[in-house]
Amino acid sequence: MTDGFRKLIAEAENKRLQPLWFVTHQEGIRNSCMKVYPTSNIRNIALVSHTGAGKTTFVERMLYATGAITRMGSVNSGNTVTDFEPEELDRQSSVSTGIAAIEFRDGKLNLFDTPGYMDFIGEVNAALHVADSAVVFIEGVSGVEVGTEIVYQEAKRNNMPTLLVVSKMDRDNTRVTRVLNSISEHLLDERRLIRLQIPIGEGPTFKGVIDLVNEVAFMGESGERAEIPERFAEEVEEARMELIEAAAEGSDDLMEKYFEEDTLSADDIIRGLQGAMEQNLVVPITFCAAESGVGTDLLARTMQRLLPAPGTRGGFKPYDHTGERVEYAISNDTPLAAFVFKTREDKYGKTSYVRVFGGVLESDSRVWDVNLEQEVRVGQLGVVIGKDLHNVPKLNAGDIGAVVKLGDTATNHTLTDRNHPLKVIAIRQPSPIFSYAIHPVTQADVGKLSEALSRLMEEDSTLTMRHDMATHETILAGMGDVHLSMAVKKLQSKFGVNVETTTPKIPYRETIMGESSAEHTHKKQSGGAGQYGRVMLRVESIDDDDAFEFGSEVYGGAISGPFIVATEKGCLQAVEKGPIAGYPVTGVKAVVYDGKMHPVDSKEIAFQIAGRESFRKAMLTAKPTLLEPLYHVTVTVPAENMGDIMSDMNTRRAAVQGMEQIGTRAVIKAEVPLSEMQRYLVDLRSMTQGRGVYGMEFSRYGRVPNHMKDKIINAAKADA
Ligand SMILES: Nc1nc2c(ncn2[C@@H]2O[C@H](COP(=O)(O)OP(=O)(O)OP(=O)(O)O)[C@@H](O)[C@H]2O)c(=O)[nH]1
Ligand SMILES: [Mg+2]
Repeated sequence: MTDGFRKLIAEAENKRLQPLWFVTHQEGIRNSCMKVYPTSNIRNIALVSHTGAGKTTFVERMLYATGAITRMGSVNSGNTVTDFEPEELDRQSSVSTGIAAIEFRDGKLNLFDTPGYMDFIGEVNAALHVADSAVVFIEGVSGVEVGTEIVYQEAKRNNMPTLLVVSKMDRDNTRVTRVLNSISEHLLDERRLIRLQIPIGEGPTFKGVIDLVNEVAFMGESGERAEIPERFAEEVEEARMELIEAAAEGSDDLMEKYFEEDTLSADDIIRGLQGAMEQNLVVPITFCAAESGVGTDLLARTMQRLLPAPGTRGGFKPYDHTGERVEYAISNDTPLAAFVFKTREDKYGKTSYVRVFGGVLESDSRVWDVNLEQEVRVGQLGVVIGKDLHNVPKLNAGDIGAVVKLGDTATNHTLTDRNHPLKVIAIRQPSPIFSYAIHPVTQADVGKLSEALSRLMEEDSTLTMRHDMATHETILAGMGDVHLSMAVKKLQSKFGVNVETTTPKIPYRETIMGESSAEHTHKKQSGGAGQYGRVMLRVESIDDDDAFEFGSEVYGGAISGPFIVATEKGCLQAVEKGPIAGYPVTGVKAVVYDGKMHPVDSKEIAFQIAGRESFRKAMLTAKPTLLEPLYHVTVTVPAENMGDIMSDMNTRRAAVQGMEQIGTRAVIKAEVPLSEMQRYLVDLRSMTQGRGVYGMEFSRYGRVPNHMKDKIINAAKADA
């Protein structure tokens, strides 16, 4: 390499500006090829937390400590490996999961650096879907926050062995006792929280960590081994006892051994903890400060030694070709099942991120996309470090990697063997809780919008788009205002599509509470071909959920068959745009019972019009009313906010269906009109200082109270 070239690389490295090909197609630069690791030496670990707990910094520290990068970046300077999206640099916080394959000792840690901000929970769900364990970061000063609880419970729901890390231990005002109290208070469930380490110092005096398993201290940035300081002897003794007891619970033979020998060896402690973590009995606690590097080496060792390799957990069951869930071992010898958990588009093309569950995924091979039922070509496989891919010839069972330009394959697809097709279950994502109506600015924007939106949705499965038939608006929905504003910004920056956003109109519906009849005669018989049709029709209320029914009680041929069909067509026009405020009609049955034809002038169009008008007239006299969408809402807040939330719910016309206190959290369930929920995200955050979260799902349509009807009708008329 020439000096000039070296300088160029160094500059690019510092700025991390190199495009994909710079690393993947230039031999000899950094470790542009990476070793292939056997399944047993791989750990897939989702790093999760409330926002700002130090996950991205930890990954950066590990890359630096293992020599993958020569200078440690920082989130605030916008030059870390795993925060590289423009939005992440803007916010100085992760918005998508960055992946880093870290070669550590004789193995590889595939770390998923997830975003902690709740709008991006979809990224966390995807990481938990494909990782084998979770490490929950808890900030040394703030302790457990609402985001911590959510991801902690989410990991449990995924049955994941979980490790806690008290992070940013070097920060001023860090108090270990306070953090541990907040952990035992807020993360209280049937799992036993157990100290695996003891920190030496706290805040600016944080200097090292005592490993209770091996009874040794790891000091400073380098993690140099040292004797345990004398003053910790008693505390170590006591904590070690607790740890050994917890480990013994992991298996019967260890319990026996413990009773006989009154202690356990380091290997036995690890084995016991692994068993206990797998059964969700124990969650160990560790400590580190990634920025200064104290405790990080020990944490990485702990991850490698204690957390499970792919396939050691068992119980993974994909679907086979008949749709049955089948037992399946995660091993190179089982049929291929490689799952796409993330898709990202940049100017170099589409990158699909895969987790190989079983089998071996080879570079330059052909595989079967079971979701598309199509063969797809896999080109050069890469191991992921931030936005770079490092070539590998293959990915063994359990490994994580990526491939560029994978045809039509999308997130949630499984790449498999055509002769042994397997399908991995899709990532479970919550329903959207926040929406914008979007309006393209120019005609050119109209043309490009739907393609751009579908590309955005390919990358982000918590983003949804639909056209609302009732309000004629295009609705973009997602997990929060930040999430949606970011999507709108991306429309502009990535696809050049400009849109304006408004609060969506409520998709009201119209219905009747009574029964009524009306008739209408459509007559045009002055000059030229005439039109004549007379319809007598009754409307009745049916179950609100049923859209519209039509029947005929015409006897003796007063209206012939084809004109009855035309009458129904007319009614359907009126159903689309109801007579009260122009919203779709639901829960109405129309029965045509009489009418009149003209031997010459009766035409289909005449009966359509007569049908439409008689339907409208009948509806207006059958106690018409408006319906509004109601949503099931589940709000989770700190218990001390419960009173405020309940009285706020009352102002939102909510029907509260239940309250429950779980630990220090209150969970409130209610059915609430959508019109009262449109700003809830913002209001809830301000009522709870950002500590409250909620989910919502469509429940049903309910009657709009009388006193609100006129306002809605007038607004609709003004709009029209
Ligand atoms: N004092 C101190 N500050 C730290 C440490 N680790 C991270 N920070 C700072 O804490 C802030 C948040 O760190 P991040 O690494 O971005 O945290 P994160 O968990 O990735 O945050 P999200 O991506 O928002 O979920 C940054 O300003 C870091 O510089 C640490 O060990 N000590
Ligand atoms: Mg981050």
